[in-house]
Amino acid sequence: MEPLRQVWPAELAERYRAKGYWTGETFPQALAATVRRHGDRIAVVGGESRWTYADLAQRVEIAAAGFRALGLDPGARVLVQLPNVPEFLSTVFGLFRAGLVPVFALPAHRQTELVHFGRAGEVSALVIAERHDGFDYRAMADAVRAEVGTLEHIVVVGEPHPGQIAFDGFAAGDCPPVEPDAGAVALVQISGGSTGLSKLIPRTHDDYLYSIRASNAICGMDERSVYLAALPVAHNFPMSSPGIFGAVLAGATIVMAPVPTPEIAFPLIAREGVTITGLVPPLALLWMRAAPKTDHDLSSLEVVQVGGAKFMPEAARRVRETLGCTLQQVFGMAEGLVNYTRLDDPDEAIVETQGRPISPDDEILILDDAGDPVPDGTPGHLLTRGPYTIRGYHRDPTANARSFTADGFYRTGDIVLRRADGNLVVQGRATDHINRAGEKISAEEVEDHLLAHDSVFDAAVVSLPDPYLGERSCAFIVPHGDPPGAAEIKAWMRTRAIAAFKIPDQIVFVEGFATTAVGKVSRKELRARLRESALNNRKQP
Ligand code: AMP
Ligand code: DBH
Repeated sequence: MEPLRQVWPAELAERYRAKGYWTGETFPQALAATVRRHGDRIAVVGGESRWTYADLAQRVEIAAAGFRALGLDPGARVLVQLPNVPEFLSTVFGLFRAGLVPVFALPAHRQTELVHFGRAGEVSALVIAERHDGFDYRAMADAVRAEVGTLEHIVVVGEPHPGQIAFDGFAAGDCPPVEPDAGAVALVQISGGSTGLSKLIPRTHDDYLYSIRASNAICGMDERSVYLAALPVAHNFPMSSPGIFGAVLAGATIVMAPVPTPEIAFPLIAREGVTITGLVPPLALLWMRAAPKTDHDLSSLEVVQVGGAKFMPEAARRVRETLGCTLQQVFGMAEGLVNYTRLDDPDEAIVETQGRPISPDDEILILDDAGDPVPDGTPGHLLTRGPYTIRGYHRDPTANARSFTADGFYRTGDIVLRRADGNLVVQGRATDHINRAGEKISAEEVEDHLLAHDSVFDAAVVSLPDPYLGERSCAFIVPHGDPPGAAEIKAWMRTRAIAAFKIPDQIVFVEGFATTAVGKVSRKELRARLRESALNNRKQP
C-alpha cells in the first residue's frame, strides 16, 4: 500500500511552525479541547438528533472502537460517502480518533467514481448512508466492493443489507490511544478533476487545522455561532472554510440541512437562530428570490458566504438588502489556498472581488503565458504555495508534473487579476473544466464516457454561460452513422453510474470537427472553437 504523505521542504516547515501556523495539534486533540471547554453546548442538530459536544465525544469513542474492532489498523483508509447528517461528525472524528484516514466522496457520486476513489486510495472500508435524496446506496456499495480489491467492510448509517455492518450497532468498547503525528495525513479530499479523473488530495493535521483556525478568525466563527451546513459537508468549502470543522474548533453549533433549498433551509434558520452559512452562487440567487416572500424569520443571519464559482457583482450587491446580512465571497480550492473578502471590507470590495488569501505566507504568483509576472490589474495565471497548500497529489506523477512547478507552486488553472488593495478578481480559467454551480466537471472525463457509446464517433464537451448555473455543459457529438438522439445519449450516460451533474445539459450533433489546414487541432483548441461557435450562434466551424 502506497503510504499517504504530504511533505514541505524543511526550511518552509520550520518557518510555518515558528510563525505559529502549524501548532502540532491533531484533530482528536482539537475535538478534545472543545469538549473540555464547551461540553454542554449543542454541537450538532440534524433530523431528530440534538447532540452536545459531550454526546458527540461519547459517540466518537464508540465509532473509533467499532472501526478498530473491524480489524482496521491505524493508517488504513476509509471511503466516507455521507450526506449532511450528525453521524458525519461521529464517523469522521471516530476515524480520526482511531488513527484511520477518511477519503471523502460526495453524495452525488456513484459507482464509477467510488470505484476510482476506492482503488486510488486503496481503501479498506466504505461508510454510506442507507439512503439520501431518493437514492439507496446499499446495492451500489456492494457493487463497489466487488470492484475494489482492498475494500472489505461496508458500514451503513441506517439499516444494512446482509454482509454490511450497522454503524449504530457498534458496541461500546475501548479504542487504544493513538497519537498521530501532526505532520501526518489526516484526511483525503477529492479534486474537482480539471483534467481526466479526480485526484486525491492528502491534507495533514497541521495544515488543515491551520486553515480552519485562521478561517474562524476571518469569518467571525466563535462559540456563539450557529453554522448551517447547506452544501454537502464532504466538500472542502463547507467542511473547512470554516464550515463544520471550524464550528467544532470554536464550540459552535452545526445545523445539518439535508438539502439546501429555501423550503428546508429557511425554517431551520428561524428555528435554530443560524448566524452563518456557505452557498454556491445559484443557491444564493434562489435564496434571494425566496427571502422577500418568506414567513420565516431570517434576522439571525449575520454572514452568508458565497463561493465555489464566480458570484457576479450584480447579484452580490443585492445580498445585504434581501438577506439582511453581510456577504463574504470565498474563492478556494481543495488543494489549499482560500481567499476571503473580510467582513469589514468596504462594500465595493465585497461586491466586486473574490477576496485575498488567509495567510501572510500564502505566496501568490500571477503570470502571463510566458511565465513572467504581470503587473497588478492585469489578468494572468494564478499559482500559489503556502502553509496549507499541498505540494502534490497522491500517487499521480503525471498530474503532479503538470500541476506543480519545480519549486512547489500549485498551478490553480484559474485566471485572476490582483487589485492594488490586494484583492483578487477571478476572470476565468485556463483549464478545460465546466464549473456547473460550483461542481467541477472534467471535459475529458465526460468525453470518455460519451466515446464508449457505439454511435459516438467523436465528442467534445465545453462549458457555456448559463444564467442560473453560471455554466452548463454542452457536448458536441460526431455520430457514427445515424445520430442516436439527445435523449438516448443522456439515458446512456445515466447507465454509466456517474454523478448526475456530469450528464451533459445540452447535446449538439455535428457532422465533423473541422481541423486546420496545418493538421489536427488540439482538444483544447477544438473545445475553444466549438464554444465560440455556440456563443456566436453560428453553425459549426
Ligand atoms: P477544486 O479544485 O475542485 O476544489 O475547485 C476549486 C476551483 O473552483 C478553483 O480553482 C476555481 O476555479 C473555482 N472557484 C472556487 N471558488 C470560486 C469563486 N469564488 N469564484 C470563481 N471560481 C471559484
Ligand atoms: O470550490 C472550491 O473547491 C472551494 C470554494 C470555496 C473550496 O475548496 C473552499 C472554499 O475551501
